[in-house]
Amino acid sequence: MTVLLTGFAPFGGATTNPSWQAARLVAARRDDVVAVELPVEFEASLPALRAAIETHRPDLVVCAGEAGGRASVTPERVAINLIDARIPDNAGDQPVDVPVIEGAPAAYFTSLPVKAAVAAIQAHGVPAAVSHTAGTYVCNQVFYGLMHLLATEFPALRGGFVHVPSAPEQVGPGEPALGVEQSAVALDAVITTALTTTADLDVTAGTLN
Ligand code: PCA
Repeated sequence: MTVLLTGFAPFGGATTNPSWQAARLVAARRDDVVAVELPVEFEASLPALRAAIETHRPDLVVCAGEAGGRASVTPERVAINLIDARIPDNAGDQPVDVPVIEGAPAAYFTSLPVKAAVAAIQAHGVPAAVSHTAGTYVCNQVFYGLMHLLATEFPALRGGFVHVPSAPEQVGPGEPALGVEQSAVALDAVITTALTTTADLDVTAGTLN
């Protein structure tokens, strides 16, 4: 089995991105994981993801990104066909209200067992929750583009997206954060769960807001 685990470059003025730092840690510890850093650029991110899939021919793809303001590791359940960028990307582009892929479905669900993944992360003592929105920026674009690739070109491949919190050194006092080591433990648990679980847990992760 080969697992492609992606993280993102720093963005929005930051000098590090915990998603890439954590992805590198996981790849250093597991010989079935290849880590690739994706650019935070609307034009370049999906070509880079496709190139990584074509180069490494993985059986599983887990893309990770940083979600500032979240305190838990959040496996994402649904990718939407919408870009609405609140800030420019690293190339200066700021698309507003355009589809990720013209004419493609409104949304795709992950093919990762997100509830089982959350339980596995929590079993390592790391906070986790299922998320129902990956936002409308480059992370959602990559998640949507990944699921579209799987639906249209790589039907045997499974994949999905996981957001990790900012690292403590990136945030002010009292703001939510999680150490990179804990994010790495979480990503490792998501991969192990996805490789060993095909049916998700029959428990609720629903939200009322
Ligand atoms: N987080 C951003 C893009 C790159 C990243 O790590 C997002 O959530 O869209």
